Amino acid sequence: MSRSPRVIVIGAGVAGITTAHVLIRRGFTDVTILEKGSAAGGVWHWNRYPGLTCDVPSNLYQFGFAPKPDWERMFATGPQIKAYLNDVIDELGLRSRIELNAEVTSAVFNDGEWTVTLADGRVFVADFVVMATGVLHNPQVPDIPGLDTFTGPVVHSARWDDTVETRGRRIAVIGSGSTGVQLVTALQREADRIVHFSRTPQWVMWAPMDRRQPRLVTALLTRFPALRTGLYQTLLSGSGFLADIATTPSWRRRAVQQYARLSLRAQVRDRADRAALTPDYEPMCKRQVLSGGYYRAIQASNAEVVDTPIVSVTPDGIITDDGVVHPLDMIVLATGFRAHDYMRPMDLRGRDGVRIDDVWADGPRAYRMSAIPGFPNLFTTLGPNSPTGSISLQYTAERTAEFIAGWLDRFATGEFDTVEVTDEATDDFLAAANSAMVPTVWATGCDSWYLTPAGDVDLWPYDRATLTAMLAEHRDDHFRFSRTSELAESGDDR
Ligand code: N01
Repeated sequence: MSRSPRVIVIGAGVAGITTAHVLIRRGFTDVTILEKGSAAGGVWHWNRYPGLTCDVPSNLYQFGFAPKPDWERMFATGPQIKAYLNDVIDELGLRSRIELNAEVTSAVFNDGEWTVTLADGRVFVADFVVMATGVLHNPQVPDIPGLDTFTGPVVHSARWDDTVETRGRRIAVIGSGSTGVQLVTALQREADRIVHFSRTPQWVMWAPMDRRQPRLVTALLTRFPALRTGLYQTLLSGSGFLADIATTPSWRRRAVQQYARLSLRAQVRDRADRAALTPDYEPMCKRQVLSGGYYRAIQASNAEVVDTPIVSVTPDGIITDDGVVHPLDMIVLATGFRAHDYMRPMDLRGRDGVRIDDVWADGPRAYRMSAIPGFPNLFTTLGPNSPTGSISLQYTAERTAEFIAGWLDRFATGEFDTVEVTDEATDDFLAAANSAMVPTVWATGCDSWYLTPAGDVDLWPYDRATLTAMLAEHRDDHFRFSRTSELAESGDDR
């Protein structure tokens, strides 16, 4: 017997595009992607602040199944990546499967199927749901007294307002992660004054972020598709270095950390400035920031870094703890994301009405990034513990989608009606992951968005080979199965 599972994929970013493509490649035809935004692209749709650049080389930050020969730059800008993702959607014929402006407000499992409801009232019913909702989606807006009294524009980096004029303005950028650093570097050039409120300094490694891809490289990659694939595979293998230095203390990690220190020493000559910009934790403990121009920007005559804590906001400025009033026309919040919310806010209810908000009250908890106990026939692509910053996310999403497709194959043949990971297997996976996390650089003593409310590091502590192996196998002893119908006998050919 054979039946065709009805699949809903939630999110049309890197994870959702990969999942849909792989499922279709594996022969599943009833696949619908629901996307809350007005366009596909995920983070590359939502983020469009000035200076937005991907800090992963373009020839690696792409799908293995759709390598692009003609990247304009070695590190692509946000708009270039969004255009690439949309080109891939068209080339793979996924466009007609994507419902835009389709915000899922609830997904409820009942009687062996999922009922997915949108904000506009539309309802979809599916056998399987894949959450491809991303990590860095919900903006974190700081609770600073008086922020709502400020008379100028207040913009979060992830919800940029294109109508806001930045030229000739006195601008505050709050936050010193990758986003704050990119924004300050970009806005400083034309601002009247830029004040970077940096509560905690970050290590900023120098990298040639604005270099163009050499014409010869583009010509060769365009002419010889095998070179394209070869270069991608080489970069993918080479990126194993990143997982190695992050997960294993060694001279290699120390050498990269020295490079971070050198980047600061070589670019900031004033001792007092350098001292103020020197973090008190190890390089790479937080997500490493790369920049080719940040230190130049903050040493310009119209720029200032303020590390004194913010006390309050007035209608026309910011007051810091030392009593100084910083007059401003505009405030940019580069204050990051609620990184552990994943698919929420969403009324997600699994078996016996169990709610995700309850089972994840202390932070996300999933098996091998992909399955959640209590939630049958539901998978996550780039879910909890995904290797943000150490292994290609496109590669990870593709392996996860293949893992999911394997379950769909078995559903299609009538082997089971529902599959659900067990609590025990999830606990075992997380206990092992948490102990593997101990020697990682992320656990060397800093506060970062990697940490869950329970204090666990929400990342992947292993290498790519381990990730591949874990997603290549179906451990039936880690799952429980149910059969609610007699489809196998009746030979339903849905
Ligand atoms: O956010 P963050 P981000 N008062 O969480 C500060 C990816 N990304 O948007 O450290 C004052 O790193 C906070 O201070 P502190 C990348 O993975 C990728 O910059 O908590 N400050 C911190 O400095 C990255 O890691 C690219 O003391 C407040 C900052 O806000 C991730 O996105 C580009 C505050 C938040 O830093 C997130 O980066 C951009 C307050 N009340 C981003 N609250 C690529 O190139 C928070 N802060 C691929």
